[in-house]
Amino acid sequence: MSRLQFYGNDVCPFAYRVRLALAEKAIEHESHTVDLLNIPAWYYAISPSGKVPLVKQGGEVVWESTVINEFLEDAYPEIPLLPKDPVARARARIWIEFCNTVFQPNYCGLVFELDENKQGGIRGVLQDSLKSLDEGLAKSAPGPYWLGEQISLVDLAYYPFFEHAPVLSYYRGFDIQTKYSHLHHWLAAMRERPSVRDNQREAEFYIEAYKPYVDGTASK
Ligand SMILES: N[C@@H](CCC(=O)N[C@@H](CS)C(=O)NCC(=O)O)C(=O)O
Repeated sequence: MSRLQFYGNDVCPFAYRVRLALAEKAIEHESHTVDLLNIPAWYYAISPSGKVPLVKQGGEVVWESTVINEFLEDAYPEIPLLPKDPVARARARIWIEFCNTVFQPNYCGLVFELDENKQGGIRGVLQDSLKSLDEGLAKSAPGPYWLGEQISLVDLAYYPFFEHAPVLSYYRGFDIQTKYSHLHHWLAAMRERPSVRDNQREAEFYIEAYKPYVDGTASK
């Protein structure tokens, strides 16, 4: 198999999902940074969506972070990041779906919404989704991770948004971490993962990097 090429940017939470999967699965790859404030023509030439992340293997490209992570799971099964049991796999995908359709859109909605009146409604929905996540974690199998003892693609789908959370507290006064004890313990376990330790960035990095987005000078 030819060496996998990864295209991302350290400020992108979706790209971070894939960086974590590459690290957890110990997949050899070459990493390329795409300037998100000035996406180069060469990137548009290989990326159907024009967004990061994207992986390229041989002549084929795969994009959309959670699809990429499923692709990595299929193509590099040696270190699995999904359970074997079909029902457990389906449950894992339901959590990822909730992240992509409820938690993340409201999270990003609050970051990027410049109209304070509209931010109010989003705050409520985001708070409700955090409560659902915490209740879900309370009911999951014993262990530090989302599905119990083993880290999975579910943890990787959610974690980047929690690492980026200082952006929400700094710019929007919204703290996602204090109220929910199960989320708090999960986050503490994630921060101990070598994959996270090797890739994490400081709060100040995110606060600075998000500035053009939250003050409206950059498009999302
Ligand atoms: N649903 C996509 C979202 C990817 C995405 O929105 N990436 C942003 C950076 S965080 C991007 O590339 N933006 C550039 C643009 O839209 O021009 C995924 O999960 O991969």
